[in-house]
Amino acid sequence: MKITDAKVIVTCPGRNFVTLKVYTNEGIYGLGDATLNGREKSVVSYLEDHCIPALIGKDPDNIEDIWHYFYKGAYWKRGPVTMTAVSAIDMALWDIKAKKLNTPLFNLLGGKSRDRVLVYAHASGKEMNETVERTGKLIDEGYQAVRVQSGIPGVSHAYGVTREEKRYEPAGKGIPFEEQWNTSRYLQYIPELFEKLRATFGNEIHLLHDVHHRCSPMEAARLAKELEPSHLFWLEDPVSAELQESLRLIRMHSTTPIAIGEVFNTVYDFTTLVTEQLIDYIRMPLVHGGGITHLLKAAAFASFYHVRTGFHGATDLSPVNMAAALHFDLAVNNFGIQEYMVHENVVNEVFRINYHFEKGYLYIDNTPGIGVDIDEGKAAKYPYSMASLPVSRKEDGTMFYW
Ligand code: EZ4
Ligand code: CO
Repeated sequence: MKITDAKVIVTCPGRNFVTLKVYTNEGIYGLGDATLNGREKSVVSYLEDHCIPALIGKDPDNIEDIWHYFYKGAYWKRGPVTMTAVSAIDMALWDIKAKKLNTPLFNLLGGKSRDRVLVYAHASGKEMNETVERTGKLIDEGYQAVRVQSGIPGVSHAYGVTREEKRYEPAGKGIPFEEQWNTSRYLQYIPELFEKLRATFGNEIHLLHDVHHRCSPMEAARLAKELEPSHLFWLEDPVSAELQESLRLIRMHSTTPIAIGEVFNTVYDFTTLVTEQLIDYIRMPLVHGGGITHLLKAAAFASFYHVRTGFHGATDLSPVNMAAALHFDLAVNNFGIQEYMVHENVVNEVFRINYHFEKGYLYIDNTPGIGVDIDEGKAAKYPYSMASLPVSRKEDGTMFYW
């Protein structure tokens, strides 16, 4: 089998998505998600200018070798742009192989370890009462796990709270929107919010929260400790984890489970976090973490330290990634939970999806391959439109982590 061509499809049905389509001489093609939120065109360039010319002519069956060609073979390795491109290639090759063997992808990853995938939804509100009410709505819709973010009194734009009356969407049109931040108000408010959530909804619902990199190690330790009575499923990104050692401090002070890694792109970003058992869930998703080939190894490595997966799954990851993630989630033993932010309906006009939600879980059908297809005619109706993630400043203007 030979790769005869590959192309990159950029489309913006409400938000930008980048999709790699790889063609073979046997008429089978594969799809890979290449979306890196707010950096879409950098990945397009890396794929078009450097990867695709070298990909053409290779045998798509040799996934492991092709992965190493683009990873080990590149002198300038790692980094989110490079690794998103590698991920897209890898995902497309697994799609081709599974289609060629006429079987759903999970069968090539060891088969099913479970029948369904536990997911968590996003609730947010402008203040505590609205946040509690919106959490209740999701529980009524059947969700068994909910990530809860809330506006904070005195903070003009807290992370994760929708600015319009739409579902929360991280990127905004044009250059970055500037949010404001105040850590001390946040630290005061969040334990009260979760106390109220537990008092309202009881102990069975899984509650999650994303700090979004905004605490210092000691602030994070305080928050994790004060949230202990609320028994979170996890506390996400309590600190910005460029410095893996900073997680030791949080662990020293609290039993709240920790999830980290949506901005990581190789296993080398979390070797200390795993071997010292400083985290409980690893969030690095297929689309930014080197695809299925690298995540199989990274998840296996994590499994030896009893760290489970909890893949990033926001709306800026395309349905191609979501479906691939679901195959992976079904297959690996150390699956923990899957983030699930529902795409706007217009996204599902462009992408034909093969998964559905029922009573807290996602189910995927037996379509061969990853099982998602793209309608290129529809995709062309929605041209690329520049968008960026926000930036964040403290009240005195100091640049901060978003
Ligand atoms: O900021 O998807 O857990 N989810 C998140 C998301 C991320 C965006 C980045 O593109 O933190 O809101
Ligand atoms: Co997050």
